[in-house]
Amino acid sequence: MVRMMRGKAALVAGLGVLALSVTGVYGAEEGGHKEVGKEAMQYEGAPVTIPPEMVKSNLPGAPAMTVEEFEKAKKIFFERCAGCHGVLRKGATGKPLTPDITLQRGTEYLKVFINYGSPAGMPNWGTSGDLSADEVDLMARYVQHEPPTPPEWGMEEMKGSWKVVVPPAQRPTRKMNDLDLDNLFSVTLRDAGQIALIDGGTKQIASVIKTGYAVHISRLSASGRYLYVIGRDARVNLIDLWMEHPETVAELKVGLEARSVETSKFKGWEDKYAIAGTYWPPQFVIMNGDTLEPLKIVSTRGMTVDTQEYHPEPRVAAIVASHERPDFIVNVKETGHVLMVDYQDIDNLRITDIAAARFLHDGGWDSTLRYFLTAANKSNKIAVVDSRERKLAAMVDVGTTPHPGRGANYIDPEFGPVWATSDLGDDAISLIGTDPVKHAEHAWKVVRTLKGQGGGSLFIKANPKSHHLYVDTPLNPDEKVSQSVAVFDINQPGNGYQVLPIAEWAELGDGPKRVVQPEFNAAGDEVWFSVWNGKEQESAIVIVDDETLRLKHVIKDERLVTPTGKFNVHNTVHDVY
Ligand code: DHE
Repeated sequence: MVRMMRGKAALVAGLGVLALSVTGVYGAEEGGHKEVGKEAMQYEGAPVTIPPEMVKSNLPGAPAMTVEEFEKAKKIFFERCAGCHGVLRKGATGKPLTPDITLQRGTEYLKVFINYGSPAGMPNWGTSGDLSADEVDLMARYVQHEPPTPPEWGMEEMKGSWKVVVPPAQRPTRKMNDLDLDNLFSVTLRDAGQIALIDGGTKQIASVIKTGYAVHISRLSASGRYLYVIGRDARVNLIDLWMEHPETVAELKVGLEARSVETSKFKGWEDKYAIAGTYWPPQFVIMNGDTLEPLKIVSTRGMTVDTQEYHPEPRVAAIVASHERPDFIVNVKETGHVLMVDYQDIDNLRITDIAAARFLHDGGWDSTLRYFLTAANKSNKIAVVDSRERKLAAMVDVGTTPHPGRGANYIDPEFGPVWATSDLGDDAISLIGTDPVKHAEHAWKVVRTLKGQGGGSLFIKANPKSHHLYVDTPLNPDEKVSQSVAVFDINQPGNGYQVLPIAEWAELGDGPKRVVQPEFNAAGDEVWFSVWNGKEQESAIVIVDDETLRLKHVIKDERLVTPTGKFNVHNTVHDVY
């Protein structure tokens, strides 16, 4: 009997893990364990600790990581770091983080960097509380491993994600609501993955619509009827503003990570096509304007403009639609090429490839809508593209890491029409002459440099009806500066700037309260600012009277979670800035 029990006990011990897991899966206690007995189970069936599966690496010195840790770090990297460093970590706005570099730095050095950030623009992920101490350690180890390559996303995947919620034939044939569409604002609610449609007149939220993850920008069709919204997860939402209650009528996932979307604006092609550019995979796709059906995917992988080396991840940054020709103008970030994509014949696509400089980011039109001025931020230059001639008109040296958004157009009292950019890396605002006909001597030169509040500027705004230039500084490390904006009188450029304490006017509680992205209303007499607070904190939109520079209104609403970009329909359709 004793001998028998021993044999059975040994067998049960050997099968302990299996028995437990079978129980878990199938709920088989009755039959399976009855004979073993409760005591024997407690003794012999004690859980066995299986060592976690480790990441296998061929890199000598790569720190140990479990597969589970690696997966967690991969997700954090994708959500927080890839935007600046690139999925393959070859560097762009942020430094390259490939193992040949990171292994030399080592875990402790990297931890300090991730924890405290750097004056060059790396956020202080640890001390800001965005990452815990364990997560900082995790990320320091993760970046010493080879970056995993995410999957591709071709036509099959796109078609698989494509949804037409309301087919064009079932949509209204005229506007069915009483919204003043011309003065409607689409507001990015970044961390909610939503946009708010806000009536510019009443300042009321007309609706909140679910969109992609960490939603980024909105653009409009040439008629102003359709709103296109893109999330960082590369989901495009097409919203019909004519519906009684504007809603998503079609949806498409164009890749795994994206930032830009635009629509065809050339005469005769209004509302016909849309285009979206992706960070991963590095490509752009042309879609049907009213259904988002993907029609043509074009890879942007290729050679860098200067050293002419192959780059596996040239991401698509800003895209604008030409008013001069049936072209989309596509900024390819890492290789420094501006592609002018003629959409007249999608099957025989003609692309004019303009050599600009690295790394192309954002930009906008001059006031005549002929010249596209775009920042090559690592080269501290603005590339000027002549959309009529389809060629580079000039490369202009500006301050450190220019970041214009779409820039600002106005008439300088001395130099005539200018387009302006502010910088991430210094306090300069560079004014570039844009009139090669009547002010040829100033064209494509920095004619004036204004001194702003400081670096960390992202967006700058002017309007043909206003005599003010607004400059934000949301990424400046000094709270006083990041929570206010500078306003220049364009007729008195020597007089410096006035500071508007926008965040203070919002009267919010704690939080970073970064003041970001000025946007005018359709009439050009109000400027809207987002006071961008933490996800769990109260945010607001502050509206300033442009003439008096006094506070006009504050929009507060529990649905306004992390508002950032604001896109006025009139200004976005007509490229007014
Ligand atoms: Fe943006 C525009 C990329 C972080 C708010 N942003 C753009 C464009 C690009 C871009 C390529 C131009 C699109 C176009 O015109 O077609 N942005 C990136 C990044 O790669 C970056 C640096 C890091 C990331 O991981 O995404 C980044 N952007 C931000 C923010 O943190 C901002 C301030 C807040 C937010 O909502 O995420 C932000 N980006 C904006 C806004 C615009 C924009 C508001 C449109 C400005 C406009 O006036 O059109």
